Amino acid sequence: MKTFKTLLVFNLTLLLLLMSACDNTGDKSLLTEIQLIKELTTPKDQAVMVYVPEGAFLMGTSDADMEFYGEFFPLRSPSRYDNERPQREVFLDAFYIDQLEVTNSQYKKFLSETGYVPKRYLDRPPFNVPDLPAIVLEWEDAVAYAEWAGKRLPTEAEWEKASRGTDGRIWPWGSEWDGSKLSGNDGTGLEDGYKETAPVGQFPQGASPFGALDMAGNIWEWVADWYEPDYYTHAPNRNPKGPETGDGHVLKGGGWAENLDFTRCANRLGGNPGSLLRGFRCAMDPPGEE
Ligand SMILES: [Ca+2]
Ligand SMILES: [Ca+2]
Repeated sequence: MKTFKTLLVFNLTLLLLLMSACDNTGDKSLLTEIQLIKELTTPKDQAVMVYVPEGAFLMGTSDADMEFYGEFFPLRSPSRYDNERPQREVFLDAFYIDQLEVTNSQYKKFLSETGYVPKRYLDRPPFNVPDLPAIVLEWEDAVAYAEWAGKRLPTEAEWEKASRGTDGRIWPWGSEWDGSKLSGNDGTGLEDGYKETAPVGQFPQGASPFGALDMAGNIWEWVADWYEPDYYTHAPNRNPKGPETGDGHVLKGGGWAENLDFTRCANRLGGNPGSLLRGFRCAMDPPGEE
């Protein structure tokens, strides 16, 4: 049913685009627009995925960003951002990424269909409500779900492009902080309405340029890459996949319990931080491609 609805919305949008194309839009820009809104639903987990077209984007933290951070986060040492530097222009092939974080209802469907025994899945109140993001503390337990769903974890570069688009913005919605656009930590839970995790997809006003939600906040997200603090100083600029090994795997996006510095798209954390709650979303190559 959800697939049908998605297709219907897609076809309607396509129709509107075709109608407007009759006025003055050339074929080429029409194609680009269609690619930007393309989405699909994967059958196993009924997850909507948004399309991120191939091309370059700005990854990491620039000198100008550092000046902004100095004013915005005056108590932070500049060296705290070393692992996000230098900023690079990175080219990625096209991919799909889940619009939302994987939920408990999806994760439990995976468990019941496969009999998989997760190492550390936090199946307890208040975090195990069906529409809340699944809290998956071990990277391997996220990978196992992705394989079941016919998908994979996004690379760190894919995750960051999906969250901030191509222009190097600081948060998914832009470069100005706005606590009403994410499930974040304002100390009280009053501004965003949730004291802990929020049901996925509650903040469409904080959508990324490609339509992914909750990329900032709600729950930290595992990506495929191993973590190495100085990886950006020698990483390839085309489809980087992370170092061969490292200190745990990279976590992105911050969560409901963290401050606004950690919810920046460029922020990266490794080292398997023991107490930190985390989940994930999946990515996929475009169907029919390798
Ligand atoms: Ca909150
Ligand atoms: Ca998130």
